[in-house]
Amino acid sequence: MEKVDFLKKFFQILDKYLSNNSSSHTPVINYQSAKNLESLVDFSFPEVGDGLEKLEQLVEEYFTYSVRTSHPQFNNQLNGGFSFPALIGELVSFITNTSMATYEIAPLATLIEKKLATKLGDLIGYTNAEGIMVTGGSNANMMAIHCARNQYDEQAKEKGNRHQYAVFVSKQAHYSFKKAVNVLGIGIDNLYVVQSDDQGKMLVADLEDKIDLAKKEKKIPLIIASTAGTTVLGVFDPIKEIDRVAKKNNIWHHIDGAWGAPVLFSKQYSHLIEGASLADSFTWDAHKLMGAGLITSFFLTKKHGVLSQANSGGGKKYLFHEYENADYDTGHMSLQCGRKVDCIKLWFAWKTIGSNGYRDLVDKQFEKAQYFKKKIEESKNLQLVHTPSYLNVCFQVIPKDDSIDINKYNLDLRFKLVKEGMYMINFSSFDDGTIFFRKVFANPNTTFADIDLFIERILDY
Ligand code: ABU
Repeated sequence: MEKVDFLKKFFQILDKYLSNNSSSHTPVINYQSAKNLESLVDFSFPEVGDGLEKLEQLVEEYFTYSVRTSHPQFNNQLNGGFSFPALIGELVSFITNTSMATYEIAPLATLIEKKLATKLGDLIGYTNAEGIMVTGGSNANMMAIHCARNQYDEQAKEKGNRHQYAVFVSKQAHYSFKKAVNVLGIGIDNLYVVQSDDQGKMLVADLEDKIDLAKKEKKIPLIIASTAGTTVLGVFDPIKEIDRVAKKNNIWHHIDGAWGAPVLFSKQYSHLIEGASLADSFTWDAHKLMGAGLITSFFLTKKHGVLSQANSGGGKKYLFHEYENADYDTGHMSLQCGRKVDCIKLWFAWKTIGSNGYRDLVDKQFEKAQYFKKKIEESKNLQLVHTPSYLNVCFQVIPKDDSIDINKYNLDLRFKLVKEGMYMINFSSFDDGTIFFRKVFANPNTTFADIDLFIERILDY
């Protein structure tokens, strides 16, 4: 088969796949246990390839057994659906297949990434931010600790950890901080977990106590990471108060805004991250609410030069040459050598939808979350386990038979729904054993009618 014929065929398959998302008969997931799926797919590696004819079948097969994250009933993850121009960006990125290491091999991409970092920084309130795209929000959070350490000890790169550092995060913070302190040699025992209040916000008084404790334990308080939009409850930490504590103690302040950052587009909701510009650095995942496609994560900072100081080293003889555009190279600011051109996805998406488009998207998703919240409050068979302030709505279904354990009921119901395949939403739990659904309004394809359908289904059990 000629490539061009295959491409025509491929676009038909793609069109069918995407159109089927809006049919009420299309499952969001064709659930198979891993064992079963192993028996349904041919995992052998052919000695002689099957040619493009086989590729069509492989594409169909992949679509069949993949979760339809653009399906309106997919509210499982902090991403859902995708931006069409970003898809085109992904194709363009792949076809041009270059690396972001130097300006020379990625000229326009280098400028686009820098402009995006500056623009995202503007929204945070930074003047002329510096930033780099990274392999995800987890990596951006690690980069924050890495940069904070470099600022504290400029010789950390050469000498390693010469102090016992302490890192402060709230109990509700993302687990990536645990990974980061492990990788950076700081150690998980030196991650101070600050208590949160009954809404899930970091308790500033406890933060101060934990800093005092770390100092008593002869540790160097290195960084406080607040969260703007926690993964489970969607809570925003009190940024200004936390920043006051950070400044008082001369500690780097990072905001993990991987999920919540896009509220900065909205006139109505940007107050949720009031004081963002005070912090030293920020994590922003454009692949979450903004739908720019995995992975479009940024680490942003107002501390110019720190990325290069912390990450540069090596490659001068063969890659990072002295030449007229050397100042534009980004390889020395990154932990990667080969780095995919992910910025083009967000660039195409932003140019197409505009900042107002993002504002409308954020406001619309808030409306949906609030609609769902109201429906829960009105139902005698549903109950909120937390008052939502963002796009995460955490709730339980109350079993009709009150002799049934409510937590077990909700857990079983969640897996029944996934196995049935028509709805996919995640669940979580509190320390006291409360198990609840977490419905996340990241997916722009979910309509008010889809919300009603979902409620009908969960009440029908
Ligand atoms: N940082 C990935 C978050 C995944 C989720 O909570 O859906």
